[in-house]
Amino acid sequence: MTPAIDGPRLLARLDSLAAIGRTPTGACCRLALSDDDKAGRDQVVAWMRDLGLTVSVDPIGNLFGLRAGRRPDLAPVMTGSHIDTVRTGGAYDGNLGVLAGLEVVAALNDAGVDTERGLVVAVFTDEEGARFAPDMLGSLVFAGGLAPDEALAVRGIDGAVLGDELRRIGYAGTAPLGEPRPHAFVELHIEQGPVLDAEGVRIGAVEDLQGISWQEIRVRGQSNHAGTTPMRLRHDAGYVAAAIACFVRRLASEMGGSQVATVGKVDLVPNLINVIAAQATLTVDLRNTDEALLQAAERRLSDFLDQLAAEEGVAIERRSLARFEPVRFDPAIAARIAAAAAGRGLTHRPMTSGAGHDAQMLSRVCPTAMIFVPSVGGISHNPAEHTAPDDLVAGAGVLLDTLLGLCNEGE
Ligand code: HGY
Ligand code: MN
Ligand code: MN
Repeated sequence: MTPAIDGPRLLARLDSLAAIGRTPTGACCRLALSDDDKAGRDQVVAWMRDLGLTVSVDPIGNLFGLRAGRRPDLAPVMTGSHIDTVRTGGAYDGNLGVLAGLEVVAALNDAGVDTERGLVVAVFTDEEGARFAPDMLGSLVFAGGLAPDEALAVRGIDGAVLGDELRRIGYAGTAPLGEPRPHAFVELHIEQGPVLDAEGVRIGAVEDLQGISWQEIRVRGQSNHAGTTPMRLRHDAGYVAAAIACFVRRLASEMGGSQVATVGKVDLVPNLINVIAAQATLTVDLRNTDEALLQAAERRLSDFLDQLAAEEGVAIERRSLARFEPVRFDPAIAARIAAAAAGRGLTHRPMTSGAGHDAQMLSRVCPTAMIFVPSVGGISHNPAEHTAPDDLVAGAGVLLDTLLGLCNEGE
């Protein structure tokens, strides 16, 4: 019997998971290692067990569900993504990759299909990095790019320590780190950008992913009376934060190409209407597909900070929160994805990912590529995030075909 995606089953699971951590404004909010993240994890583990998967958890909380193959001596194929979200998350970012992986397992089970290699569905810890930086933290540890002890010691934006939270929610596992080392990794994800939707193309075969530079900048000025202090005597951390936000916007438009930049988080102290801010803590997110240009953007920002500190009489400290170079995925896996799309009569195109993904870390340890499906209007990290049900199901079908081919690949 030919395995087939059961669309309604996949869509129902997506809706169920999206309801966990739903906010009054309709967002999906499951910050990494929060109670809502735990609730989401518990639900996915229950589905994994219902599907007969062998569930394991590693010391950083990465979750794996294994469907055994006929050849346990061969490395399994892996798929998956993340289920932690940003505060204003949508229903599909990360969730689609995990639940489509479970749907592939269900389709194989329903059809009574055995595969040569096992198939693992993974849920990686803290992909968003919104609470605990860097992003893709769990898959980075899995790939050997960050020592587990260093990751467990990371302090979040709320002061919590990652390892404490992992233990608190009961997901500090003991499975050997970095295992099973996959034969290949394929991740299905919404594009989170406008390209596929604007072009009316159904599937993206993702060939590469841009570099990421996250910095935390702390400005120390001098609090003073907003009414009495002459402008020439002010050391206004609030103004400096705003100047940095305007600078990075100008930097991106001057550089053009794929350069993007934003200040997403600003905290002022004492944050009162009639007090010149003594301190500002802000974040800068810079990205570019070209490593040399990303470094040039970082240098220009650093020079600007030095100049601003001198002009405004403030102290400026900076701390790197994440720094990942651009990644090229495996062309052969990307070609399989394109062929699978074509085999289903789906329009497809090669793509670059603007967002970071767990796949970029898995590409350090095995042949890896991604499947994108369209995001309506390119909206993501927003409750309005939407992908047409037909596209969600089509993406799962392409994932099924791609994984099946890889699972029956010999040595
Ligand atoms: O920041 C990113 O690109 C991803 O959503 N973590
Ligand atoms: Mn994601
Ligand atoms: Mn995201």
